[in-house]
Parts: sequence; C-alpha cells; structure tokens
Amino acid sequence: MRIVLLGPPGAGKGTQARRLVEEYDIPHLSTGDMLRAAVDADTGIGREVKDIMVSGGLVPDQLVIAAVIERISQADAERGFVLDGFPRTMAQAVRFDDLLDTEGLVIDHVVELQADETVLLDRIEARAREAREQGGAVRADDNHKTLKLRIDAYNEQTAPLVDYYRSRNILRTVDGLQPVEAVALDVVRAIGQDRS
Ligand code: B4P
Repeated sequence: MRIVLLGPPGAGKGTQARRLVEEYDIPHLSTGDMLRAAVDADTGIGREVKDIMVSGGLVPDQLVIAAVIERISQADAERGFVLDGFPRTMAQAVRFDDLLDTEGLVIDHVVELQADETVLLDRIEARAREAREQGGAVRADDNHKTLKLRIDAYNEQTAPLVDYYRSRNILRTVDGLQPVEAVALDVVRAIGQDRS
C-alpha cells in the first residue's frame, strides 16, 4: 500500500499519516521531519536547508528526491509507505513516478486534505502556543508570517499536483476541516473505496 497525502501546511497530513501507520502497518515518510532532523543534527544538508525552511520556501527538488530515494530503499518500505509532504512539486511527482515505474510499482492512493487558510493559521498558532506552554521547542516556521509564505508555496508549486493525480484517477478528496477522528474515518473510507 503506497499512499500520498496532499494538502496545505497545517491541513493535517502529519496527523493523519500517523493514523495510517497504525491502520495499515506501513512506515511514515515525512520529508518535513527528515529535513528538520537534518537541521537539528546540523548536518551538511541541514545547514543547506535551514534558512529555506525558516523562510517558508521549498528546499531544492534534487535534495528532497535523493532523501526519499534513500529512505524507500530501506527494507521496511517494501510493504508500502505513507508519504507526508512529498511530492510537493511537479518535478518531484514526475521523478517519483519514474522511479517507482522502474521497480514495476505505482502510487495506489493520493488523498487530498482540504482546509481553508483561517483554520490553517489557527492550528499552526495553537501548535506553537502548546509547545511554548509545555516548555518545548516551537517550530521555526510556525508563525503567521512564515505560514503565509508556506501557503503561497503550496498554491504555486504543490496545488497543480491535485489535477495531475486526478487525471490518473487515484485522487480522493477529504474535508480536513472536520475533527481529527472524522477526517481519519473519511481517509480510510476513501482508500477503501479505491480498493473495492
Ligand atoms: P511539513 O513538515 O510537511 O509541514 P506542514 O505541511 O506544515 O504540516 P502538516 O500538514 O503535516 O500539518 P500537521 O498534521 O502537523 O513541511 C515543513 C517545511 O519542510 C516546508 O515548508 C518546506 O520548507 C520543507 N519541505 C518538506 N517537504 C518538502 C518537499 N517535498 N519539497 C521541498 N520542501 C519540503 O497539523 C498541524 C497542526 O494542526 C497540528 O498541531 C495538529 O495537531 C493540528 N491538526 C491537524 N488536524 C487537525 C484537525 N482535523 N482538527 C484540528 N486540529 C488539527
């Protein structure tokens, strides 16, 4: 089972990906988490992407693609995966399809989580507030100004993927404005429809 979650920042991709990991016993591949780990560990890649992430931009395609290729070559990805935050550009999508094709594989399901801008801002601010209250680290990109830029990057570079996957009839859209449990039910139902 190879699943891609699409949606603007804060739509709930990470939240729903963690549910799908439990539901289908497949690994969670979050390019955001991978890049944040590289920044925290101060690796060469981390130093390269830090400023881009803080500014809300997308990191270069080649770098993200290489990280995903390395990750999906690991043994646990043989049984499938849920991709959260990748692909995010047409170049990433096409390269990923080519890569899967060489292995005789395809993406089985793409689920788009829809949510409007006001809710995204509320959620991101709530996450930052919660982190502060718990004495934890607030994500460097979880603030009003950067969120605006992340949403612009989504609209310009990622939103076109919706039509790309729709034209291949593997896209299902779910209302991401609902409570987490309701979104989770709809996501599993959307995937189930495809399988029946
Ligand atoms: P990501 O880490 O992918 O961050 P995201 O899109 O902002 O988060 P997500 O949609 O997963 O929201 P979440 O579930 O956490 O990317 C960060 C940065 O990394 C990018 O800006 C870019 O610079 C870089 N990057 C990553 N991948 C890349 C790629 N492929 N190419 C180039 N650059 C890349 O939810 C947010 C909050 O909402 C949480 O607090 C959650 O609890 C809450 N929430 C979720 N669902 C909810 C619901 N239904 N109701 C109420 N609250 C909900």
